[in-house]
Amino acid sequence: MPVRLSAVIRRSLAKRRLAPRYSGAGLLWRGVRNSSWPRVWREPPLKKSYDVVVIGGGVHGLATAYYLAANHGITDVAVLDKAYLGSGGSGRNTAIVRSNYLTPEGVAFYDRSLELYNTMSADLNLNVMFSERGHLTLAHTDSAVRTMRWRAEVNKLQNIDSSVIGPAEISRIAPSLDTSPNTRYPILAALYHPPGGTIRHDAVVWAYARAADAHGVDMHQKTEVIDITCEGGEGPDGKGPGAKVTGVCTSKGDVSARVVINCTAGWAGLIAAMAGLKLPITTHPLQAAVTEPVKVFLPTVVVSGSLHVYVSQTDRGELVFGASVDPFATYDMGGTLDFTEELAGHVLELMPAVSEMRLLRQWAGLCDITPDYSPVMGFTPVEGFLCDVGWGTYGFKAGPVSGEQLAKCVAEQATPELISPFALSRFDSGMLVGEKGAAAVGH
Ligand code: PYC
Repeated sequence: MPVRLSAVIRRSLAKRRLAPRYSGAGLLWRGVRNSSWPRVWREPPLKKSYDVVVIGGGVHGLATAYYLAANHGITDVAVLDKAYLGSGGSGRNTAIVRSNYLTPEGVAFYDRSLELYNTMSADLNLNVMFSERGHLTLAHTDSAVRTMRWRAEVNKLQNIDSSVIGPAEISRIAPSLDTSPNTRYPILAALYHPPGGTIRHDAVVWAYARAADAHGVDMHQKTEVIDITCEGGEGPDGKGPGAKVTGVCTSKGDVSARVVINCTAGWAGLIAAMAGLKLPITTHPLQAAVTEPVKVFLPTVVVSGSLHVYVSQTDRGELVFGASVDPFATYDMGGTLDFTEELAGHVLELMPAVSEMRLLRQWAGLCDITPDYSPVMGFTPVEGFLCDVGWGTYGFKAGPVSGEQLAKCVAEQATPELISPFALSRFDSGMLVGEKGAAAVGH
């Protein structure tokens, strides 16, 4: 006899002696009727003026708004997103976090992010499911081993738990990897970084959104920025270097603002161009895919730069895969068969035992890549217009620290030390921060 789902849930919850207001039937009923379900954040009308406008409702934009309000008492803030919160890179990444970068500047920066991720569930009172499961970057060639040793030395000097290990230790940590010497690309060594792991990306978005809302930040979804207004600049409409920002024009009306922050990915260059600035960015899609769930067997994050693949297993048992960015610049986020074929081939070189698993879904996000693979952060030649862009494939990991530091930058009107290496002006001075060597896979 068919059993109603609501009855199954009610019985199982009753068994666990949950209070009646959380009964399965009640939950289902509220969900289906959508009645009196408390909203997690408000949907206020768009005001004519804000102190600060943040463009982009992903982890970076929401974290910036949250820290402006929570750390500095700047609460007259609007976050604008042309779609829904977390609809860009924040909802399209593979949720990996780590701080084993190559440059001292990168290590210090991403380590602060990992610190914030570590305490986020408690700080924002929402379980973001941080899983500190460790991170293995495999080396299949002598030159890759050299880069891993280099990274390990830079990491250790900054007290980051990171070391080079050999095939026997790799096999102990991740027994499903083929560490035999007979493969096409034998695994020679790996950079092992125990503090790395994964975190639930949607939960991070919701946690920041809810906390920002509680501090009075207004979030406006489906509100597209179509222009940025400036005065006093050298370019047309008073834009460009030397200008001062005065606000934004949106699909829902014009808004004046003292400060406008570009926290977008994919559209960073287009938004900057609205203020008359040209950013050194090209935009490439990055594809990812997920399998059906199976019993958990992969206890750590595994990355292979030479095989252009990284993989982790979710708590539900799915394998989440990513690869290198697509080798062409486009805003198209459609999946390609080339990606799926290459991914399958490379994964099977690493883990032949997963050959019977089925891929369920694939998707893509957009990566804004700079010439040195480091971001562009902080003040720009347009007064009041700040950037937090150019993350390549590192954006999700950097969300918390970027928000924290950008908020400090706005509040104190000075560039914090942690982000000073990432100023746009480095492309004039030549002080680049070459971070390509820390990429999970090829850019
Ligand atoms: O750099 O760790 C990384 C990464 C993972 C997915 C995209 N980038």
